[in-house]
Amino acid sequence: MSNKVITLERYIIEGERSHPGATGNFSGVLRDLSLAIKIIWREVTKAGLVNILGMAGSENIHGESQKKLDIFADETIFKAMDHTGHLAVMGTEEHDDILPIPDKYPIGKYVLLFDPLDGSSNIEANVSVGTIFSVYRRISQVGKGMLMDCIQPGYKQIASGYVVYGSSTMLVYTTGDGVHGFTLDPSIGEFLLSHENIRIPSRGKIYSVNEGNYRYWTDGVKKYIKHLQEEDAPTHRPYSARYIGSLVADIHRTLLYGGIFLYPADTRFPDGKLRLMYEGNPLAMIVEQAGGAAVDGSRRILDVVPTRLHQRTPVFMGSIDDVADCQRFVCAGC
Ligand code: AHM
Ligand code: MG
Repeated sequence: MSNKVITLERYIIEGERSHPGATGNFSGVLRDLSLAIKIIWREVTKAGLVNILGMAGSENIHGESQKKLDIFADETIFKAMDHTGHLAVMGTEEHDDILPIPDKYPIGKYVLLFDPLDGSSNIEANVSVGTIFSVYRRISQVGKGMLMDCIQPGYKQIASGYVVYGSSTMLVYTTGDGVHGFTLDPSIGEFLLSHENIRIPSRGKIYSVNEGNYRYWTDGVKKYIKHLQEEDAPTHRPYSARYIGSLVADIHRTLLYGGIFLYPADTRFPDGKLRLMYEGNPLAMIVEQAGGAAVDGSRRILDVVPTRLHQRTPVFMGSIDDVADCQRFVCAGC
C-alpha cells in the first residue's frame, strides 16, 4: 500500500513523462476512459434505486438478453471516447461490427475494444460486475480505423485493464510496465493509487470454474479438477472452490490471492465461452504482467491470431505454477 496520495490522473501523466517522445494522446485515452467509468459506476451503484434494471427488450449478437445497464455502459464509453481525436475505431462486445468514429470528429491512432458491463446477469443480486478494456495502435495507415485494426493478436495490446464495481470500485490496468490498481474514493470522485505493482502469487489455493458444467468437460479438465480436490500438503491441496460467475471479480480475486480461473472449451462451447478480444486478451495481458500465465489450453492466449471480432477462446489463467499443472492435464490429449 502506497503511503502517498496519488490520483490516477497524476500516475498516468508521470508514467508518460518517463517515456520520452510520448505525445500525450495515449494518456488521453486512459483519462477519458476513467471519466466514462465514473459515470458507469454512478449508475451501477444506484441501479437498485432508479428504474434502470430489467431487460431492455433487445438481444446482443450472441443472442443474450441485454440489461439496460449494459446498453447504458456501452453508450457511455462510446460517447466519452468518440470525439477525443485519440481513437481510430472502437469495438464492443455488444455490437456485431466495429464502431467507426463519427464523420464530424477527428481520427486518432489508437483502437479501443471493450466489454462495457461484464457479468451483468449478476446485477440484480448485487454481485460485482465489471468493465474490461484493451488498447491497440492502429495498423491501417489512413482514414477511419478498420476491422483489421480491431483483430490484432493480444501481444500487440499497448494497454489493458478492468474495473470491478464491487464493495469498492477498483480500476486495474497495465501499459506493459506492471499492473497497478486504483480504488475510487467516492467522496472526491477520484481513483487513488492503492495497489502499485500487483504481483500474483506463483501458486494459490483456490480454483475458480463453473463446476455445473462438469459433464460437458474433456477428461483432462475433469481429471485436473479432481486432482485439485485431492489431499497433498506441499501443494496446498485440496484447493478451495470460488466461483462468482462475474469474470472481472473472479480474475481480480485470482490476481490478488493466486490460484487458477478456468473456462474451458466443452461439448456445448467447443471454442470456449469467453470472448478473445473483449475478455481473454485484456485479462491475459494483466495476468502476465503481474507474473502469472494465461493460456487457451495449448498456447498463450496473447499469441492467438484472431480472425473474427467476436471469436471465443478457452481460458486458463492465474498463478504460473497452477497454470503449468493445469496444462499437463488439459494438454494430455492435445
Ligand atoms: P457477459 O459478458 O455476457 O456478462 O458474460 C461473461 C460472463 C463472465 O462474467 C463470467 O465469467 C461468465 O460469463 C460466466 O458464465 P457461466 O454463467 O456460464 O458460468
Ligand atoms: Mg463479458
